[in-house]
Amino acid sequence: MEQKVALVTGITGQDGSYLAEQLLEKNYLVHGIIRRASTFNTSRIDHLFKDIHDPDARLFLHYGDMGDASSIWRIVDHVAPDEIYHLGAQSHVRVSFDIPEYTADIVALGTVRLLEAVRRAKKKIKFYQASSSELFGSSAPPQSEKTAFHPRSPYACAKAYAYYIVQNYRESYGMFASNGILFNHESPRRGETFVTRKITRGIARILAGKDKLIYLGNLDSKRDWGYAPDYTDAMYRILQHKKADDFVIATGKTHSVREFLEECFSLVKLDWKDYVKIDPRYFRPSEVEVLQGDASKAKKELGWSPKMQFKELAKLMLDADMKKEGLKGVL
Ligand code: NAP
Ligand code: G4F
Repeated sequence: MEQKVALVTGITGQDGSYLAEQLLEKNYLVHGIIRRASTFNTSRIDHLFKDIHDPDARLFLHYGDMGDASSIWRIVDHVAPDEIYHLGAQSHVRVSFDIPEYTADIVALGTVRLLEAVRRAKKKIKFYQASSSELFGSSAPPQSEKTAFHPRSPYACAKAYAYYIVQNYRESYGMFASNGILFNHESPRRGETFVTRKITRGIARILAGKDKLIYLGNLDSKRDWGYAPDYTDAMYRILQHKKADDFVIATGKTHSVREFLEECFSLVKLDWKDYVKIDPRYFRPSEVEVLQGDASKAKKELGWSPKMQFKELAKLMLDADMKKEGLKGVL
């Protein structure tokens, strides 16, 4: 069988690392775009990397940036992928209020830069867009493909542009371009400043004697939290579907930040109220109160359903962070 070639933007992120792993397992050649940084930023994919001179090497990295059209065009030309998974983004909602213009440039315009490179490519390339449940914002749950968008942050507004431009290129140019509208998904590789990881890492550091408290913002908001590798599997399925389309990917269950705290602290037999302080710095000018997805379309058409649920996920993340601190884990 012919070996497929995938290009992954955001390969150094949580999702990019799991997706690269899964594609390599399926015998793909995987190319990723990485940013130049003054420190190493490939820790999530180092375990996948072979020296490029090794004849068995199947993972290749290229310097580029979603803000730089010429690098994107050059990489798409050079790699000539069968599939592009576009995950690269300034992905932090709270930070998007501090850097709204940069967020729009990378998240919204970055997507159209990449789509333009695909449009002018000689071969047909399938395109996956990392859309987000943040698009739903204040729309009432459960949210499905039919729910109206009401974005509540510069990040969500930029993702709304990206969502619609993907649909527009599909309709205008007949491109195989699909949106995965993914609800929150977490893992031991989740960035340390997202709330679940902040909590599991914070507990591990408290137990290791490095920190005394965890400072958080709004504990009342509710999220539909799933496990990242289940969600990267959904991305792959979306591009293997018979036609380009848009899919909600979610567990269908929702829990508050407070519940996540309670779950994690109870695993180490501590009362979270003794270790958590509220810092208004972490409040958002406008909040998304409740996300709870309805992924029945993905179940029916892609045969996708989540394998891991809330309690197991909390335990897995806490266990990994405790072991990183040299402690005995909870698994
Ligand atoms: P992440 O861990 O924050 O990773 C983001 C990736 O984008 C990193 O590889 C980052 O590179 C890269 N990136 C950032 N700015 C870039 C730029 N200017 N040019 C090129 N690459 C850039 O995010 P994630 O959780 O894996 O999420 C992947 C995608 O899914 C993102 O688009 C996110 O918005 C979207 N999404 C995530 C969730 C979720 O719950 N995780 C849900 C829905 C949608 P560095 O490593 O150099 O920073
Ligand atoms: O973990 P969060 O920062 O994730 P958020 O804002 O839901 O965004 C994530 O999921 C989206 C999908 O719905 C992605 F598109 C996006 O890229 C990202 O991956 O915050 C979750 C909730 C929020 O309501 C926030 O206000 O936790 C609340 N929270 C409370 N204290 C906090 C904190 N969030 C963070 N990051 N840090 C806190 O101290």
